[in-house]
Amino acid sequence: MSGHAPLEQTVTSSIAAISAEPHDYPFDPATLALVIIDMQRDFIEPGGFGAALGNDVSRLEPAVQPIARLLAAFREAGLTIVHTKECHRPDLEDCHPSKRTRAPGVQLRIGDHGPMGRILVHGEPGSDFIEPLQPRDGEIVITKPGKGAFYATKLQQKLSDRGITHLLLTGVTTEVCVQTTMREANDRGYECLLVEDATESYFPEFKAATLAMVRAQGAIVGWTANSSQVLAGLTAALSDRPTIRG
Ligand code: TIU
Repeated sequence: MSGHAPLEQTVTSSIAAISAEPHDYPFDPATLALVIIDMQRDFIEPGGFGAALGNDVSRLEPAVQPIARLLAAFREAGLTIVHTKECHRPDLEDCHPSKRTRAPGVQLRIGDHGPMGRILVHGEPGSDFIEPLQPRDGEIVITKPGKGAFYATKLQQKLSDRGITHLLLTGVTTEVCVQTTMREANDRGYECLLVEDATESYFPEFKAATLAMVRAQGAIVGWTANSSQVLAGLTAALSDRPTIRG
């Protein structure tokens, strides 16, 4: 049929690739966003929501430095950055009763008063981002009541406004909010890569299973790569700019 461009010319204008599993991840920095999921005190520090559920919160710490390096690189290159935070209105109108009451025997429920203020409530100290990963002006901040970052938020509109088609997923926890967001994004047509060392879980086996399942079947949900591979791909794509240190 004349007049139609070949499909590959219409779906991507990628100029570089990240070495990834199960195969290289092609991307254009102009349409790429770094998405940092829920790096909040309530999940990462003692006394918050994660600890109240009985988890060893120290297990999430290894993701902080890889995320910080990616964040610095995206800032240096002037690329799109998204920070999400899971939290609720003080009146809990946006918290389904099922979410608040499901786990019996937890020490503190959503909305209860804990050492970092009310658990997972917007504006409380525990709901804030950890100090090394605080957003800066101009970066997208999404407050979300669910596990997925697209549910009941303006994330898709904000990405669309900026022409973003490709997402690098990082943050916590791998199999809960990160995987839910990645699946939501995949179903919306985004090309997603989960950064292996920039995400953590309270359960190492759940992290490993998530990485394996998203990239299985020819990247059925998306790609995985470590942060060094991402930074190498980004440096190559921005080769006319200063080198990004990983
Ligand atoms: N409990 C758990 O693993 N995670 C969450 O409740 N929220 C996020 O993953 N952010």
